[in-house]
Amino acid sequence: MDTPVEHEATHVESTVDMDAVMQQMAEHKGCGTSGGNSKPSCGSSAGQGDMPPEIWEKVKNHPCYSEEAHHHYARMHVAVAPACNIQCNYCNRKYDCANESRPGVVSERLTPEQAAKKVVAVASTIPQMTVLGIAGPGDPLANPAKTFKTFELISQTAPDIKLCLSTNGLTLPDHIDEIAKYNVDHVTITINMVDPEVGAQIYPWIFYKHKRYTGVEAAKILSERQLQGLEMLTERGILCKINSVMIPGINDHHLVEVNKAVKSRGAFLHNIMPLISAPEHGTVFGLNGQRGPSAQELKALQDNCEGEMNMMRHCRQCRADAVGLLGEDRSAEFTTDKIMEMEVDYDLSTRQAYQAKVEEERQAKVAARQEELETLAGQTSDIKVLVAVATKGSGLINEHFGHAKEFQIYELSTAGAKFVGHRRVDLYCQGGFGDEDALETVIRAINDCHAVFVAKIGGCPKADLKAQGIDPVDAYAHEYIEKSAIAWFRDYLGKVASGEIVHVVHGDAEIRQGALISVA
Ligand code: CLF
Ligand code: SF4
Repeated sequence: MDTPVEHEATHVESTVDMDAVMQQMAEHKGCGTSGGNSKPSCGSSAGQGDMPPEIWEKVKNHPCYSEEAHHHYARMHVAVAPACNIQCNYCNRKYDCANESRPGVVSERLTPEQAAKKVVAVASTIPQMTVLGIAGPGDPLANPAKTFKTFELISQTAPDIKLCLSTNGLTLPDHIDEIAKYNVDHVTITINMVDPEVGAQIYPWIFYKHKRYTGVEAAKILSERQLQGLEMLTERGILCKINSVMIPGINDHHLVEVNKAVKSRGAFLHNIMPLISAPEHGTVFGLNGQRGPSAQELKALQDNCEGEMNMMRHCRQCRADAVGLLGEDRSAEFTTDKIMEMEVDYDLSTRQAYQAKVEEERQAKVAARQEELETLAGQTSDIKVLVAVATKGSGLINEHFGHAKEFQIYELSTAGAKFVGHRRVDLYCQGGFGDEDALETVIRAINDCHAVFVAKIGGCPKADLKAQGIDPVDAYAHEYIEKSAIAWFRDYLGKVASGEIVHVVHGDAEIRQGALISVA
């Protein structure tokens, strides 16, 4: 779906005030920030000059395939695929497919016709929505008729929207022609192992060609089908992302081997996600006490694989009916009842005009980052620090500390500012009052950071953060994240050099396990 747009808009009469739309966007909740520096990393933070033009066309406004794009462009999912053909030990079928979704989330299921109407409704309301994904609530390719009917309808009514698919891969080799036919040029395969002995600890069974297989035999078939499907897709030039769930003690070391196997078969991007495991999810792993990784364990594995290929670090493990920027969830605005009542026009010209403004904003941000980065030229230091950022999107420090539901994490070094992850937290500010329990969870979530950048912060949390060695920084309110972080880091290095402060290494941080289930 990255082909040039050449169709007519259904209704070209635009009633949208562009400045009002931009303002509306600025007020939307969501993630912000921009890509890393020159090194390929987070969901391809590489820019236009770092990749062939045909690949750039495919990723430039895909919020999952480009870390840089995810601050500006939105995706939506439609939950049209309820059935699944395998069992994963981290999944409870009452909830969405845990290969892409945060465990414990339930999505509203749709028919292909309802899904097509919803896409037009969302595209008309959120002009930066550029990608439609099908990611559950089961496996899209275990429901091929519904999945491909949905793609067919959407490619007719909204042909500028990129189509995206996520699958466990078991039946993938059987559907390559249909995937190509509907121009689905972004496919995610969840690959947790290439060794069936490891796989047997993750998958109790699969259902393949009318027969149930278990144990090592099941894992062997699944692995062969996944790798075969990956090879077939990349041969056709279809971009493939690999999701892997990091399960400490089971596949954590093995994922380096998985990384090599998928890279050698042409995968574009590898997304290593933490296992989210809690007893209330009712999964095998949740009930048997299997833990997820800590923030440092996850980052170390992602760093280890980064030399091999592009790593995605901005995945939010979305629900199967997610709508909006990654990190925000506007699905409640588009329930079936609401969309069936909506009168919508698919106004392509408004969408294009809006996206042109987004591109201008994006370029300004990149230029500001580059200018600030030049001030670090010639500096040499081995110091690397992490900082947390409260943002609503657009690459700006524009969120109040107490209103942040997540913090974005940047690693600062003399090479610049690199996005390395995000941390979900409880809201600290509850109706105007600070919640001390919530503050503790925030501190545990960003305990590995030296500073937290916010648009505003109250006196009490400021003092508590300082006591924990986390510098609360509000001096860069409403400025670009990376430019500000680089400026702060330059000052930090100066203070260390002058002896004003001593650089200390911070400890580990926690990845929330049970938080925010059922509502994203
Ligand atoms: Fe959806 Fe997945 Fe396509 Fe993105 S999500 S089908 S590639 S449009 Fe993205 Fe969400 Fe992570 Fe998926 S943040 S869970 S990686
Ligand atoms: Fe659950 Fe998805 Fe695994 Fe199927 S593929 S069992 S829906 S996590």
